[in-house]
Amino acid sequence: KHGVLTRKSHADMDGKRTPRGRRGWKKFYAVLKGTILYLQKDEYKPDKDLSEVDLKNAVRVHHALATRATDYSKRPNVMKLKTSDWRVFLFQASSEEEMMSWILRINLV
Ligand code: I3P
Repeated sequence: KHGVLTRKSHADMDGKRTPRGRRGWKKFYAVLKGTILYLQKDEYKPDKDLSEVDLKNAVRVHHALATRATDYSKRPNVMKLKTSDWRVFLFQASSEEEMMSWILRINLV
């Protein structure tokens, strides 16, 4: 699955709140491949190698939990992703349908 997702980092690997200055929203082209959610600046191209930044932004979603972000109302179509290494992200999808589709796909990994 792939599509545009806008990310906000809420908690880091130690489970601590992501500090000010790194909590902003950022738009990515997202690709779910196997157990990895790749977040790239540019549209996905199968033949293109991933940049160092792309690799750094990739999120392991094995044993992660995706839910609707019911406690976040500033933006629509936002899901919450809790990873197995205690990171928490908010991801805004382009529509309600897209958000539900990402949640289902991520929780199937
Ligand atoms: C954050 C940025 C986010 C905001 C967040 C700020 O600043 O303005 O948009 O979240 O508020 O800390 P920075 O880019 O300097 O990290 P919202 O859009 O959800 O308000 P927060 O600290 O209350 O999460």
